[in-house]
Amino acid sequence: MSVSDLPTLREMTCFAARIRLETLKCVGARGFGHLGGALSIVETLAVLYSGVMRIDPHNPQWPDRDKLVMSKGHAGPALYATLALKGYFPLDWLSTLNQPGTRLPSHCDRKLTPGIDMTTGSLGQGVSTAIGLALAQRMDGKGRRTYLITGDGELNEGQTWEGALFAPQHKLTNLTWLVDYNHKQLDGETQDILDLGDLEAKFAAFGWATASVNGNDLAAVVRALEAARRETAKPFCIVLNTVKGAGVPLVAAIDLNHHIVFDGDLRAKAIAAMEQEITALEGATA
Ligand SMILES: Cc1ncc(C[n+]2csc(CCOP(=O)(O)OP(=O)(O)O)c2C)c(N)n1
Repeated sequence: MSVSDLPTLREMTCFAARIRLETLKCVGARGFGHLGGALSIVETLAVLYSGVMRIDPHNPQWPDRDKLVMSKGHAGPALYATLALKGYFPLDWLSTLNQPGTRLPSHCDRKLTPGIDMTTGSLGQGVSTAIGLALAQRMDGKGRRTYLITGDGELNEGQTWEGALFAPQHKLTNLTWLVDYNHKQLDGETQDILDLGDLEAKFAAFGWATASVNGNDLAAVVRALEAARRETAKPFCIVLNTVKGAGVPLVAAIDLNHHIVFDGDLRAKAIAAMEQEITALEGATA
């Protein structure tokens, strides 16, 4: 993968805005949900699904695909929006989020949703399963890769640091760990609950190749993922400095925006603003 293989930044900006809009509609259909941490990871999903990951939306179980573990499984709605926009399943499934009988549960479930590679929700466990997937891919010898997304609060789980030790020792160069460092977790700031200190330095000390970027800047995310692809000696950790609720000012302005009621005026205004943004963006690209 190189920049020349990807769509233009302008196209990815439109894709990211569409992911945000569909995420808002998805959570809005339920009236409440994990909106802040879904929105912070949108640029990363937009870049991964614009050509970084080798996938086939028409064949979600393709054995030779790259895999994504959304270990912060509560961010499912952003991933569902991405998958629907890529054609894994119809867009109208998004309005069934977390309803009885849905294929889109609140947290990711690989047995229910086309395109979901790993069941997640119990924070920390996705690190171990992603490592297992990356090891299996290496044994297959087909050059496939695993991408792992965790939160920063999630790194308060001890299991994550066992994984951080394991991957470099076993030279899992096909594993890329993206930490959504939005500085907030369920009920407060990570620095007040269990401070992570200099996160990039910690991963480097554990033996990872690292980058620390603005995770809500598409171009920066592209560059970091390219660096990860070029790395041949170590697994790669990208610290994504993000904003919880990014791209939707009405949601970002809510201090504790981990799981919010999203209906009435707030829902209407946030969706209308995103629709306007998309109209402006797509008008500018026409
Ligand atoms: C093992 C475990 N403990 C607690 C929870 C409840 N929980 C869900 S999300 C969350 C906070 C996660 O914060 P972070 O990883 O920073 O996610 P983000 O802010 O990116 O949404 C918690 C404590 C859980 N899902 N799993």
